[in-house]
Amino acid sequence: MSHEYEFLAEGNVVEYLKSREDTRDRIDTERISEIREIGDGNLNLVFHVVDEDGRGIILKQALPYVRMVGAGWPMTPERARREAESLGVHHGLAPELVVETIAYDPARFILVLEDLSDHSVWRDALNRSETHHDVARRLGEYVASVAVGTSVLGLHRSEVSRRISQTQNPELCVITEDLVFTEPVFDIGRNSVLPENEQDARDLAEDPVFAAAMGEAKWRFMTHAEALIHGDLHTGSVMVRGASGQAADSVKVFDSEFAFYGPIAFDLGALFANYTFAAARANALGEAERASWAMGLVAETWEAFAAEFSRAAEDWRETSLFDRSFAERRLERMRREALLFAAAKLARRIVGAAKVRDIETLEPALRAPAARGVLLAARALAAGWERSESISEFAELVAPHVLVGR
Ligand code: SR1
Ligand code: MG
Repeated sequence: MSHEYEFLAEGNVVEYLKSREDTRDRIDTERISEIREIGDGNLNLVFHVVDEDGRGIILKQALPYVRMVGAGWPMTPERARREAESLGVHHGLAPELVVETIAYDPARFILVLEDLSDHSVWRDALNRSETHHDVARRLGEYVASVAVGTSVLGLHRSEVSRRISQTQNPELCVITEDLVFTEPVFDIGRNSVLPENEQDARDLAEDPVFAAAMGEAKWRFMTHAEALIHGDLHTGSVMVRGASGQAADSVKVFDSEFAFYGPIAFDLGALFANYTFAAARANALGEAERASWAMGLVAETWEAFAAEFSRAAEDWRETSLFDRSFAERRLERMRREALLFAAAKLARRIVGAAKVRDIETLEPALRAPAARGVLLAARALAAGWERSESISEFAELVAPHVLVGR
């Protein structure tokens, strides 16, 4: 399918906004003072537009290819619609925790989003050694709200069937299936590591326990249509506002173009892996206390998720078979699966095509041991996820590799 539409550029953004009625009360298009392309993700164009009164708006446009590679990797721009729709559903369930979508333009695959420029991307804040408290707890609540509010636990089964058919996202799911699960084991030429980590990457790929775990993870990802998950819930998909060292006064999830009906634990595992990158970075920089704090975020998210899930179980749609003990069994299963998915997410960001700045911006002398520790942590989780009995085992499996002396 060919896609011909005009791409946004600094020179046509104002004209574009003038053509839209639905943004008139958000920004004065006659008095625009600043237009900046701020996209730093792997896929899309993102513009921040501000008027002379300081009112801003975000325009995010999906290109018909993967931005980090270019036209050689075509990718459906329909992902923008999927993002608009999933953000809308998630915002409806957790309005304070999800960015507001003001409008969606299906002709040019553009989302008009609330301006969050008084926030920071959480990954950037973590990389500046900042510590915003309470974010992990709120993300646990967000994942629980979505888990219950989009699944048969909160919706009639016919409505879930309808939504599953309308939220198919095969092209983006294939990216995850390839980059997250398959390629850390079977490199198709997209992987890369520092020379000092080449043996570590080989050890990972040749570890039969890790490979078997990735098979389990991929199967679950492809077949367990539990809830409309975010699908790419890393610390770069979360904005935070407030002073470092204090509770964030605002937390906003965004960037849900990978959303689809998948396993709830995938979002939890993504968060756990990204907390681990923050811990590995802090450790590499000699910030032991902050590394422990970052590792502690795993339990914080999990406990908030479990508490909210259990609270919802009191009166969700069916409480006969889906009773209290069912909720407990689900929680146990999801906790283990979160460790499994975290193993995949840890490994892919070290050896795979799309990396994370937490590790990549460390100087090589620090990066190589940090990357090695993360890969060993991934293998430890892959070996231990199925037998784990409590959330504290995440840190027990990971810390010996990640929170180590240099
Ligand atoms: C080709 S897209 C690479 C990665 O960027 C996104 O953030 C997803 O994690 C995806 O796997
Ligand atoms: Mg993204």
